[in-house]
Amino acid sequence: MRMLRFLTAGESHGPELTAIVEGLPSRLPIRSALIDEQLRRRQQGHGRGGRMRIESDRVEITSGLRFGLTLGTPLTMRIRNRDWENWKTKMAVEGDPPPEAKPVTKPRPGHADLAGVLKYNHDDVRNVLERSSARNTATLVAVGSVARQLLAPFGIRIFSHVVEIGGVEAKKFPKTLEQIADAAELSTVRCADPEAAEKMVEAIDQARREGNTLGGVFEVVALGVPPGLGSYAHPDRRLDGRLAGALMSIQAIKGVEVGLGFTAARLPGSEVHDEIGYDPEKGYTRDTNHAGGIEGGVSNGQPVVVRAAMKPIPTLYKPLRSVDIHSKESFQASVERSDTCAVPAAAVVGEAMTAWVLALCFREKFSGDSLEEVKAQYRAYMEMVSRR
Ligand code: EPS
Repeated sequence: MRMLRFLTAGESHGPELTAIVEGLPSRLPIRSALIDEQLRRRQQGHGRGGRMRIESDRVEITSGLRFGLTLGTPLTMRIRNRDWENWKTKMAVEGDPPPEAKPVTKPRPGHADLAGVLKYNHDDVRNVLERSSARNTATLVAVGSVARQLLAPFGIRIFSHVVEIGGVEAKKFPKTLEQIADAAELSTVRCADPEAAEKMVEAIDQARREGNTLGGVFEVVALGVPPGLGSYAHPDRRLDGRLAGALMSIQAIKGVEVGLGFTAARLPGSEVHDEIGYDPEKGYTRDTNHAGGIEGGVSNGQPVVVRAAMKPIPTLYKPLRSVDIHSKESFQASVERSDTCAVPAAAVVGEAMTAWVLALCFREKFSGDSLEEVKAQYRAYMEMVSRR
């Protein structure tokens, strides 16, 4: 059984979103204010639509915590949907559908709408879109924030930055990873290259005017990851495979790269692999990090670097052609209120999923029941590594 696991639930316009995290050690400090801070970051970004003006996500922890410390029992988090006030009748949990709950019948190309209707035998696309909505990423960010709070006492820090939106690429980056993190945090599109950021904003505004949407690419970096997370011993234990799976589980993510990623496929080995050095003070050293901190499915002590590609959001204000699921007549797809670009928000969700997978692998390696036990295991291991 997995050492650490989570479940989420909730419809986009239902009363609330819920997440349960199980497998945390006891006596770990968890602060809801830190979760709220991550939820706030996810709501930012140029290109978001009207819904973000309604929501102001806050977490309520309802189990697993006493006086700010985990009990070692399941941690439950609730995030209320403020928009529920406007949807109470159309999304009622019980009773007959009221006349105003008109079924959505024109599936949007690129959305889960049609596949979901076929799979679950629904007559109303709303029964699909409510759960497939990226609204659920709020719970992923809450879960990821708990993972970050587990990793923080061990010096592991995770940040992200957007490297491409709508074909506009970031090219000039600040020198250090810390500076990239700070610059991204100040940018409305989470991009550390101010010149590219300006062009990204223009591209988003242009797309909005045209009733279109834009995708892009973001990078997530984890600093302070110890060597030895994940394993080559079995395919399902590989850190890179698990990161790719977790990132691909975020709505609209269509591709993941680790380190050089696809670029490595186009270069000879001599230009790809990171040469190994040794410094009596620092231990093993590398001048490059093309591997993105993972070799053989195992973290190697370098920063973990992953990138994810997000497709454009399927809800277009100038809709594409679709077919009514009842009449089978050709129509334009339904227009649901939506965002023009959510790549900056997806980057924050990417951080959360990266934090989660690292926490999962961390718990497999350091499995103690209390934080003190985990710390003792971590110290003993790091001491052993430093002697090698
Ligand atoms: C989404 C559609 C929009 C987005 C939503 C994701 O919601 P609504 O249909 O209520 O306007 O705002 O994202 C969020 C609510 C969120 O919290 O990120 C979709 O169809 O995926």
